[in-house]
Parts: sequence; structure tokens; C-alpha cells
Amino acid sequence: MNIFNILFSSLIFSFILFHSNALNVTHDSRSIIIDGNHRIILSGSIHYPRSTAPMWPDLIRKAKEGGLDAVETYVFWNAHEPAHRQYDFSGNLDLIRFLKTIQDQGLYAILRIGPYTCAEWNYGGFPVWLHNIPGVSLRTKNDVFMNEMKNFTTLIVDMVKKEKLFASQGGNIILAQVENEYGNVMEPYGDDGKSYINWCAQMADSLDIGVPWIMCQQAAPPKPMLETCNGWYCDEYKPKDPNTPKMWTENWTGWFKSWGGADPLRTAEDLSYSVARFFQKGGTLQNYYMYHGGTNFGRTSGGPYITTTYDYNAPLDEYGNLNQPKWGHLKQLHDVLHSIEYTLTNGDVRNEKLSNLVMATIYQTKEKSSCFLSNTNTKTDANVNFGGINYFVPAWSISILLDCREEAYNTAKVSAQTSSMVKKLNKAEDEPRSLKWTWRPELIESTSIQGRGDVSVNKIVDQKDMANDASDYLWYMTSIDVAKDDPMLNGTVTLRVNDSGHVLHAFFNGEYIGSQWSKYGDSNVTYVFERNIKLSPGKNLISLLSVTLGFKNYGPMFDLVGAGITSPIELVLSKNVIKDLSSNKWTYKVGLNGISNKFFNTNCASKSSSKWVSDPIPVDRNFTWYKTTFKAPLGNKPVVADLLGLGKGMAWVNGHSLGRYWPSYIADKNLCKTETCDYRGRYSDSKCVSKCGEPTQRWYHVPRSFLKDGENTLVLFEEFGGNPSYVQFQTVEIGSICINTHEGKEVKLSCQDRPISKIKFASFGSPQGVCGSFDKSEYDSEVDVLSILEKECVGKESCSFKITEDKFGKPSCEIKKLAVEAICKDFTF
Ligand SMILES: *[C@@H]1O[C@H](CO)[C@@H](O)[C@H](O)[C@H]1NC(C)=O
Ligand SMILES: *[C@@H]1O[C@H](CO)[C@@H](O)[C@H](O)[C@H]1NC(C)=O
Ligand SMILES: *[C@@H]1O[C@H](CO)[C@@H](O)[C@H](O)[C@H]1NC(C)=O
Ligand SMILES: *[C@@H]1O[C@H](CO)[C@@H](O)[C@H](O)[C@H]1NC(C)=O
Ligand SMILES: *[C@@H]1O[C@H](CO)[C@@H](O)[C@H](O)[C@H]1NC(C)=O
Ligand SMILES: *[C@@H]1O[C@H](CO)[C@@H](O)[C@H](O)[C@H]1NC(C)=O
Ligand SMILES: CC(=O)N[C@H]1CO[C@H](CO)[C@@H](O)[C@@H]1O
Repeated sequence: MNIFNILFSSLIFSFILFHSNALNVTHDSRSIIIDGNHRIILSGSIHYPRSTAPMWPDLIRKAKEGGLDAVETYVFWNAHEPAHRQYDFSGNLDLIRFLKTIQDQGLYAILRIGPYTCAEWNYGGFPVWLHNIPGVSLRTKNDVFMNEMKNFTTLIVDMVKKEKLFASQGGNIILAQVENEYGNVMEPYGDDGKSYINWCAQMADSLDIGVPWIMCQQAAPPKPMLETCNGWYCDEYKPKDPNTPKMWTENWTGWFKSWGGADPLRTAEDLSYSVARFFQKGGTLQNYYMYHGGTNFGRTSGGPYITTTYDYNAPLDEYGNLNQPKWGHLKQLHDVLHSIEYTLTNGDVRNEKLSNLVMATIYQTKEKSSCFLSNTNTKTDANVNFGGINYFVPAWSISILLDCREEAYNTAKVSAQTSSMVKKLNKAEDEPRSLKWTWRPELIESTSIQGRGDVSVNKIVDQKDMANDASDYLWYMTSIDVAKDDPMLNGTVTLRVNDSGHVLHAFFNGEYIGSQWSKYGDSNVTYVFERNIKLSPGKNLISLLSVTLGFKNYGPMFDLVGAGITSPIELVLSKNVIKDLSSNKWTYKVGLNGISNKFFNTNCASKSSSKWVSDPIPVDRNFTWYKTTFKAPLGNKPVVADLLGLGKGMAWVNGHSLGRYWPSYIADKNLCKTETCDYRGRYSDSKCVSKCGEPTQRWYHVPRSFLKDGENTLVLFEEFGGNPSYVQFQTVEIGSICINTHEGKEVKLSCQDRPISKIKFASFGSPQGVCGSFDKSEYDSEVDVLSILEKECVGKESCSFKITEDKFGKPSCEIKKLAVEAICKDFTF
């Protein structure tokens, strides 16, 4: 089938599925019932603003190919309503287009409206203006808040209804969510919290959407809301209401990353284990959080300190490539689970203990049976006899047996290929080797350091309150008059600033005196900045530039956590002589000159273009704007900007923000405790991490739709000082692929849309090592496996075969494993 056939048949399919008539979505304790069909649902999160609209069809097609039934997303209030009653549903905020793209692929959608999202998204999705409405109190019984929440939730529901997207209207949305993980934080809100969650339920119910509402992490929610679980494992979870099916709305496929953090890895073996275990123990709906993580463009990342990449180690990587073997290993699991859906949702269930921590679960209907064999030991493999057949069940793994006989899947036996992604220079022929830069300074001296601002008040104001999220940058400025006989003129005076975290640059009498930022932005963010200063008689000027990196998004009353500089700000002469400046007259200025004047906007640059100068390009100069032009890399592969050499700042391509960058932030060496990664045992976000001692984030996604033919413009605002001469544009593609699996498996090697150019290694028996460094063992078969595969695979985009002794010869040991490493052909233009 060619691509048009596929597209055409999926259109027909979706037409039949969704356009014909309304679907009746209900549930029992075991299944989601759609028009009388008892279903288990495999779903994956894809957040529409974390990619671009042109990327959506490909992402969703890959989700469908990966065996998902549904795509889940939050709705991001602060992105849609950036100012009170001013809405934005354009570009990658086009929620309806996203939902229709899901529908066009014939998948269901799960709409988590919230509108609180958490999601490592700025301020958990709440608009900061909401926090600044007088009398408001967020996520509790408060009329101002509830009115706004209802207004936005209703707006979204009405938009969706108008397009007839709820299943009850013939659309594809089978579930919707109100609030989000409130149960985790409800306690501190006391009785008002309880009233609030009851109100949420009533409010949602009154919107009459015709499909069930869910509330995640909310034990025994008010009826008719259904509770669901979030976490790395939800196998032990049981809904309080026996009629509620067991639903897992967030199965964390990996983890997010903070500035200073290492690269997360949740192995395919462990992730599939958690899913298989969930269904072994009666699961009905599970959702991968994330299936595609994507990118925090602009200033959308939360935290504080969440990186611009939100890759999440998800089955689809940040750029939309298959993250192999995870994607393929899960696809196989999904296919097997779908094939036993009938017994899972209808069968009688019983468990049989086989040995210590080894258990069989049998789903039995009159006609059919399916079994799970689980080994929850973290170290001990199991050889078990079940129904007269011997099975090898490795430690921390689950086998699924069709008809309780044939092992169709084991979570620890990965046969999907591993793909190693590489970054390549794919320059147009006439493109020079290095980029030619122009630059201009950010004029901080002439404006802010002089104390000129927009607003003055006699107190220290939180950055959210003062800047209303219009910018990351906020100046706090004050002056102090020192009398000639002030004792502070003698001796050392320390300026002491209490900061709620994020970044602080301090200036005294026009001179820079130092900067500070918290080391771990994710927790533990506050710090005290101290520098000695020399006061002069007369007027002295203190100018503090506070820079935030996303507002907090999680925790009880997270919305009230301070941002920016907090009281007190003091001059300290000695322990006993402290002058508190907190109630001085403070002048505030929001933003930076270059950002306010849109230096990054290439359309209206002409007026100020003369201000960009070419020689000499300064290096390690803070508060500096850089600009260059470049041609889009050849081909259609995802593009990244390699920003190694830069400090911290923001980047724009053709006026589109790539997000905040901070390649000079090196991931802590101590975070990588062990060199090897053992999939066995419970996962946590500190397990299996890598890339310690390297930049937290060196590469920044430039979606193809940001680029145009001919000349493109990159603008950088460099806050810390760096060297732009290393900056490069590269493409991300598969470099090599590997297989390392046992006899009997059907395997496939694929370079996706490029030919396999070479088989670098191939051996059958007990080859050693891992992908990239395989080695033969003395027990391997004598047959020239490499030549066989060369004949079958080289020159083709993919090749499939079954691993058998007939094909690859007889190894002289019990282990019969095939290891292959193949190289994907370089594109030549
Ligand atoms: C929807 O399905 C449920 C059972 O699954 C049934 O009780 C109900 O009558 C159905 N509703 C409609 C409108 O068909
Ligand atoms: C939201 O509030 C505005 C008034 O600020 C009102 O005009 C509008 O109808 C409300 N929208 C909904 C969906 O309730
Ligand atoms: C500073 O110290 C000098 C000598 O130590 C003294 O003469 C002067 O009065 C002091 N000035 C103030 C303002 O304390
Ligand atoms: C500094 O600010 C933090 C956070 O806002 C606050 O908890 C702390 O009490 C402040 N320190 C002092 C000395 O007031
Ligand atoms: C919090 O900060 C202290 C020092 O300020 C440090 O020892 C501790 O490890 C930090 N905790 C976390 C969780 O980062
Ligand atoms: C900016 O760079 C200058 C020159 O290297 C240096 O003196 C100053 O301390 C830096 N300021 C900041 C805010 O980093
Ligand atoms: C349900 C569940 O597993 N929740 C977990 C989510 O993750 C946090 C942080 O890792 C845990 O504390 C929760 O128990």
C-alpha cells in the first residue's frame, strides 16, 4: 500500500468510526463500554503546544501505528487566554485542529481540560493575570476563581461541542477530565478544598458532554466523576468505588528534565513491565505520559527550571522520531493486549502462585483463555512449569500467553531494534562553513542601571504580581541617601538580597557586582545573595535584575510560591547594624529593551537594522544580542540548533521562539551513580540517568515549519556571555540500528526512509557487548551470518526475518541470540 492508500483507507475508516452516529460511552468495573463493546484503552499523551501543527499528523500516525487507541491532551489555559478574555487558538494552539487530526487518524481522544494542568508547564497552566485578580484564591472554594474556571471550562466545552467532537455527538472524545491530581494536595485546603472539588464535579456534570468525566489522583471523587491513578506503576491501585474501572491516566514513560539535571531513561523493559502488570491486575485504561513530550517553546516551561526540551524519554522523541526500542517493544505489547481484549474484559480471573513472587493470572471465558506469568523478583530469573509447559520468565518481567500456552510476549525480551540517533551537518552547497554574525548590546546602562522604571512602590513586590508574566526579566531599583557622617561610610557594608530562586544580576552605582542563581531549581530554590559594596556620601543606586525560568507548577498552594526577589533586602554593617531597605521606594521596570522592541522580529527589523554591527563580534559579553542568517539544512529530517559555546538566554528563528537556552549549565557529575542501567527493580527518576558532566541541553529544536526556503534568521539574546562562533544547524537522523534478541523471534531492521548501507556486525550464539560494541563469543555459530544479512538487507530500507538455527547455524552453547549492528546510508544530495 502506498501512502495515499493508507491515508485514504484511514479516512474511510475514521468516517465509519466517527461520522456516522453518536457513540454511547459507559463503563463497568472491567471495561470502557463503547456502543456495547467492552474495551481496554491504550492511550498516549501528546500536548499540542509542545510541537507544531504541521508535525501533528505524523505524530498521531506514529501513535496509531504504535498500537494506541487514543491520544490524550491537557488544555493549556494560560496559552489560550494570555490576557483576560483575549483568546488565542492559532498555530500550535489550535485545539480543534489537533482533535480533528486525531479523529482523522481514527483514534479516540481524551480531553483533560483541568484547567489546572501541572505538566511542568508555566504556572501549571494558570494565567498569571488570574492570580492578580483582587480577592482570588486559586484551586479552592473562592467565587472569583470558580467563576473564571467555569468560564474557561465552558468556553472549551462549547468549542468542542460546536464541532461535534464528543463521542456522544458522533465525535472521538470518549473521556474528559476536570481538575487534576487535586487529591494529592487537597488536605491543606481543608473543608474549602472539599467544597471546591464537589463544585468541580457539579460544574463539569452540568456541562452535559455525554461522555464520562474523570478526576485523576482523586480517591472516591464526587459522583459521577470517575477516579484514575497516575504514577510509574499503578498495578496495586484500586478505585474506591467497585464499579469504577481501573484507569491509569499518567504512566510516566520517563521523566522531565531540569536545568542541571541528567538525561532520564526509563527502559523499554521496565515500562512494558509496568503496563503488562497493570493489565494482569485488571487494568482497563492506561495512558502513556508522555507518548510524545516535545518542546517547551517560548516561555512555556514551568518548574521553575524545567528545560526547553520536554523529550521525556517518550516513545516518540522530542523531534517526533521513533525512540527505539521503546516504541517498537510497546507496539508489540499493544498488539498482544488487543488480541486478548475479549478475555481481559469478559473472563473470570484467578491467580495461581507458582513460586516465590512468581504468579500466573488466568483470564478465562467459555471459549477462550489468556494468561499472564509474572516474575516480580528483582534479581532472580524463574523457570516455571505452567500447564505442562516450561517457561523462562526473567526477573522483573511478565509473559503473556495466548490461549494460556503460547508465549506471545515477554516484557524483558526485547526484539524491537535499537536506533542510535545522530546529528549531522547537512549544509546547502553555497552555505559557508561558519555563520556570519552581527551584534548589538542590550542597553542596560542607559536605562535601568540608572534607576529609571515604570512603577514605584514602597515595598518589594513578587515578580508575578509586578510583571504579570509579560517577561522573564524584571528590574528592582532603589536609591539610598547616605549622610556624610553615616557610620556605614566606614567599614565594610554588605548588600544582602533574599531571592526566591531563579537568576539575579546585581548592580551598584552603575557597576556590576555579581550574579547568583539556585543550583537546584526544582526544589530548594531560595538563596541569599551577599556582596560587599562601598557606599559613597550622597545618592547610591541599587539595581537588581531578576530573571525567572518558569513559575512553579505543582504542590499545595503552588500558586503562592514566591518568584523573583523577596523581602528582606538589607545593608549589613555588622551583626547589630542592619538597614532594611525593603520599604524603601522601589522602582520597577518589566522586560528588557531588546525584547520590548522585538529585536528578534525579522519583519520589522529594517528600522533598527543599522544598529546591528558586524565587527568585531564580542565573545563572553553578557547582555548581548547576536544575529545571523542561514539556509535551512537539506532534506526533511528534524532540525536542531547546536548552541554549544553559549551561556544562557533566548533564541528565535524567523521570529519564532525556540525557548530559553542554557548550554553552559552542566549536569551535575554526581547524578550518574552507576555506569550500567539495570531495568530490574522499581524505576525512579534518579535511576539509569546519563550525560552527567555534560550541558543539560545543548541542542534546541527548530521545527521545519519555522524555516523557509532561502534566507532564515537566527537571533540570540545572550544574558551570561558566550561565543556564538560554534553555533551550527544540524539534522537528527538514524545513524545505526541494532538487534540483540533470541531465537524464534521475528525481527525487522529498518532505517525508515533510507537504505541500509552496511552490516557492521552480525553473529548468532552468545555475542557479547551492547549496541555499538558487539563482540563475537567462542560459542557462536560458524555460519557467516554477516554475509547472509548483507545479501538480505543492504540497499533496502528494511528487512525482516525470523531468527532460526536453520538460517544462522548451530551455536555451541545453550544461548541462541542474534546480535546485529547495521549502518544507515548517509543521504547524498
Ligand atoms: C448506553 O450503554 C449502556 C450500557 O452499556 C446502556 O445501559 C444505555 O442504555 C445505553 N444508552 C443509550 C442511549 O443507548
Ligand atoms: C465569560 O465571561 C464573559 C464576561 O467576562 C462573558 O461574556 C462570557 O459569556 C463568559 N463565557 C462563558 C462561556 O461563560
Ligand atoms: C570613620 O573613621 C574615621 C577614623 O577611623 C573617623 O575619623 C570618622 O569620624 C569615621 N566616620 C564616620 C562617619 O563614622
Ligand atoms: C527569604 O525568602 C523566603 C522565600 O520567600 C522566605 O521563606 C524567607 O523567610 C526569607 N528570609 C528571610 C530572612 O526573611
Ligand atoms: C538543598 O540545599 C542544600 C544546601 O543549600 C543542599 O545541601 C541540599 O542537598 C539541597 N537539597 C536538594 C533536594 O536539592
Ligand atoms: C558582564 O561582563 C563584564 C565583562 O566581562 C563583566 O565585568 C561583568 O561582570 C559581567 N556582568 C554580568 C552581569 O555578568
Ligand atoms: C500514584 C503514584 O505512583 N504516585 C507517585 C507519583 O510520583 C510521585 C513522585 O515521584 C510519588 O511520590 C507518588 O507516589
